[in-house]
Amino acid sequence: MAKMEHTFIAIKPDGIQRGLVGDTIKHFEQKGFRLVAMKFLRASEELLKQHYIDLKDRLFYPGLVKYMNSGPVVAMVWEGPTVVKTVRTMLGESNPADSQPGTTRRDFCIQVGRNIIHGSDSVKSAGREIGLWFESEELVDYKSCAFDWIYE
Ligand code: IDP
Ligand code: MG
Repeated sequence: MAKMEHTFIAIKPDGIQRGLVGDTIKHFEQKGFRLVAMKFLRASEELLKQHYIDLKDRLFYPGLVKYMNSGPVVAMVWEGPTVVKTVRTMLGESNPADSQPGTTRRDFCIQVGRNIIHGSDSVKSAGREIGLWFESEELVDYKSCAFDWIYE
């Protein structure tokens, strides 16, 4: 059995306002990944600044924090083998214009500054981001009834 990983995914305020929560989550459910944790919240500026700390010197950083704080987000943890890399592929490039058809960002949005969804870029960032957004007891341990039909 392949080693399981966790990744952090967030539907950004534009994804919520545009009614794209169901369509984006459906993609991960249909793929066969397991939903481990989920919450709906308006993230504080403090949390968002920490979340995007690696980008603190970029000109767009203040605008990015403001955009992410402009409304609620859906924060989630998903599990699967190589889920971090696979989700990044499913989301497409940071800029929707550079993304392949069939990816979330290509199919549902237009500009990099309104790209509707976040996914961790490495196993290390996933661990850091999950720790920022969730308490360990919020990660739910259960066996999906589809498990034996997804994995051999
Ligand atoms: P990623 O979300 O694909 O990992 P990053 O380069 O880590 O992309 O940037 C984080 C987020 O910052 C992007 O998803 C996007 O919302 C925003 N962003 C990145 N580059 C720009 C830009 O040039 N202008 C405005 N927003 C940007
Ligand atoms: Mg990134």
